[in-house]
Amino acid sequence: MPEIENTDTARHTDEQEILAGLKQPQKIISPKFFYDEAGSQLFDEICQQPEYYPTRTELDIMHQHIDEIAHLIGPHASIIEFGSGSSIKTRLLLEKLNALAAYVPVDISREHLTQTTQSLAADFPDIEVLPVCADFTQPFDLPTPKTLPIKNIVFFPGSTIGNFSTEDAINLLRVMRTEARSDGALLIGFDLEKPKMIVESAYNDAAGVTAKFNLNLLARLNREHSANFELQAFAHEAIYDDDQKRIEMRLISLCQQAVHISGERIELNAGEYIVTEHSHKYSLNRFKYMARQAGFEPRQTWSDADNLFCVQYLTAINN
Ligand code: AVJ
Repeated sequence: MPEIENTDTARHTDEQEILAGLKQPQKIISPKFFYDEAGSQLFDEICQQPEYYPTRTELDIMHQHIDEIAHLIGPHASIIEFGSGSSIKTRLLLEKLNALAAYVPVDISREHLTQTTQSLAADFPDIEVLPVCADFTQPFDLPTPKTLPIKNIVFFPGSTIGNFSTEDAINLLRVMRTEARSDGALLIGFDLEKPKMIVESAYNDAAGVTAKFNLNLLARLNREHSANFELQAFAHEAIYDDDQKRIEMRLISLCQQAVHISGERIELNAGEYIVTEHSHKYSLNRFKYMARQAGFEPRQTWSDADNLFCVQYLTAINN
């Protein structure tokens, strides 16, 4: 695995990206910066909140249909997970799939990969685990397993696709199509359109865990990028945009203030906010449109009784 994480270069690149976002007329910080150790832990806590339906609903759907999923995938497949799968969903797949050729977690964080690889290799001694340290928004080379896979299955659970704009989501689906090759498939989880009330509660849980998660981003910038954000001077907000069908998470400045980050000064007016995340909710039609643009055709769609969340199996289109 190439050295990417924790180098001074990586830190510098992150800082440049964060600064560039804070200098835009609409200040923005990418949600990928949420996930330091504290942030990952807070996210796990979000998933336990009664209002946050996605994680538990997706897992229920997968449990309920795992035999059909295993049948569609078939034997001797290679599973390529975008993001290193520390989740119960990954374990469920690895347990139920027949004669897996390999499991390939792809993640930019070397630390996450190492953890995943060690714990999965220990629990699944018969599965070859081949970690790839890469930014999965760009095409990357796949390792060659000892057993030749019959097909490549890209696995992208968690509705992480929803963090991307439509254009970026299609580009990411294209990378997945490349890795799936001509006879491969995609198993993906995405969140469905639903009434504003339900979505907004999910991102404004009563226990305030999502607020902590959002504010941890600023704490992280203070810790790792010598910024001096006053956490008490910001508030969490999450609003559902019914036209764009997406949650927008914000950190609102509660007063006029100036912040320093990597030697630069950023000013915020009272009420001005930093956008920290978009989480898109899709209709089946809109998702099909994006998938087709990227060369995938939906083959099977599973949902829960309340149509909150969707797990879909799509195969590569060749033309
Ligand atoms: C991990 C991107 C799927 O969009 O619901 C949860 C992240 N943010 N609560 C989502 C998140 C606030 C989550 N994803």
